[in-house]
Amino acid sequence: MKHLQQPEWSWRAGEGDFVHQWVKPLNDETEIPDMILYGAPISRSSISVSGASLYPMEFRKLWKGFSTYNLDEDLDLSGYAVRDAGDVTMHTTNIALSHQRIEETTSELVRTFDLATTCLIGGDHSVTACAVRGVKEAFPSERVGILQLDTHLDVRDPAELGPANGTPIRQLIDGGTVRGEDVVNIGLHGYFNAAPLVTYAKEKGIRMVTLRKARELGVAQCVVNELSLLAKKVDRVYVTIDMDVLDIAVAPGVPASTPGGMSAEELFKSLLAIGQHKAVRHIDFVCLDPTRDTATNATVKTGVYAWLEFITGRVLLQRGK
Ligand SMILES: [Mn+2]
Repeated sequence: MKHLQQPEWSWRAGEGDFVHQWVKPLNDETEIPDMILYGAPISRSSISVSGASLYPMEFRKLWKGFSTYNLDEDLDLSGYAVRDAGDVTMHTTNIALSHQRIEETTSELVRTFDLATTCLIGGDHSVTACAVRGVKEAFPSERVGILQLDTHLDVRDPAELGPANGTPIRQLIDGGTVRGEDVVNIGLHGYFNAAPLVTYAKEKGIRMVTLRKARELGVAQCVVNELSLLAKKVDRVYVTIDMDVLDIAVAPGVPASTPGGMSAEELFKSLLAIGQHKAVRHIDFVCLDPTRDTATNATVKTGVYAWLEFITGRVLLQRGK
């Protein structure tokens, strides 16, 4: 595919029990993997300074510390075929061109690997608008829903900010790609969304579930319920995980994380449930800036763990549990 390049950095891995040995590069477009992984290393489109463009590389570096065996579920993930398609080639300065490439690449990948789950590693949250447009291009007759775990609505006005990380959901709704009523946001809390944005969300019918409300039921159970409702209306669900949904104490490497956010365990259990839902076909993880992380890479490790929980869910779904 013309806008994909090998990751800038990869492990020299033989066979073994660890994630870097299990995930193989995508070499053969005729094979049918379970998951296609690809990176979109861009953060020039972030409203605030962000090094999230480095996340795809750091994510791949840190996965070496994880085994493919999930002790909690007594489940080895190694039979699930993950293929790393590399990173979308970003233009050095031209954000619009980079976004266009993310959209085109996503469209090609989801069309070519229709049976696979696609997983995009950002990048800032602007990549989600590109990826969802790409999915819609590939399947124009399908109705696409979005499950968003985020502290923010991301419905600021593109007329003001352009295709930035504060605007992806509004780009998709105003652009007619996704209906407002087909967007569910879980994780909103506190003082981080101005009132006019909530007004916009209500007008468009975005389903807003505050973290406090979700906790009454348990966040993972709330995710299950919301996914069931969404799946009744749409043909496929695109899940977007803004890592800023995590509490700032858990995710110091996410510039926009806040006090009062999700615990790591709430996110993990949510992803385990998301992975088990059949309507979910695509996922992304965005806005983690490894340059702000702790010396022990706490946030990137949490990001890899979260991704593995989603894959555990996928394996459980395949086994029909
Ligand atoms: Mn966001």
